[in-house]
Amino acid sequence: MDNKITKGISKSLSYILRHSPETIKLKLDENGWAEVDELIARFDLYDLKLDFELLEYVVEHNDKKRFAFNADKTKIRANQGHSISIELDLDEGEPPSYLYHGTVEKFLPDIKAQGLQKMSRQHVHLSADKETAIKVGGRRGRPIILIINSKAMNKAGYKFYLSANNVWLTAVVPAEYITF
Ligand code: HQG
Repeated sequence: MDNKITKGISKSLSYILRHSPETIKLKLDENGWAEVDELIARFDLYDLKLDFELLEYVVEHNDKKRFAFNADKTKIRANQGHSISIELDLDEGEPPSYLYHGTVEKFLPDIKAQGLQKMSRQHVHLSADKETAIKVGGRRGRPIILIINSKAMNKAGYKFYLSANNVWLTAVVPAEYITF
């Protein structure tokens, strides 16, 4: 399968399913699910015709497992990263002692003052491994890795959720739980 095509579809799907379903007049339910038939019928990327097999290939081979089908593959959603208000309805999880967040230097003064905020998304995104955080921070420049004392946060009552693609999600990380 042509990598450029599958990457293009993945980018477009991320935009539609996380941020802007209305671009293709798609409706998501309150948990972020779209009807697969509707998505296929309305998906429009250059001259590309999306069919179920191609969609299934993208979902299964996506590098970060960004999308998931429901059990009978009639519905699809993004596993995390939304800016639109949907309820992922994930079970609360017990995080490892420490989690990581990759960012860049210019955000540090604000993060020190306000903690990690979800900004335009629905959650703060954290990872269990440093390598992922390095990649996430590296999207914006030289990555700076913050260590989050997630166990202490959880003990203090902050809730954590593990997305289907292993991203740890939480509402906010106060600065006192961050090692800079
Ligand atoms: C920063 C990608 C100022 C934060 C990635 C980050 C991830 C603050 C940026 C996923 C702040 C938000 C999410 C504060 C946080 N003041 N800046 N108080 N609190 N920030 O993109 O974590 O490839 O919304 O450090 O790989 O970078 O799209 O979050 O730099 O998994 O699947 O504000 O998106 O995944 O940026 O990335 P984002 P993120 P995909």
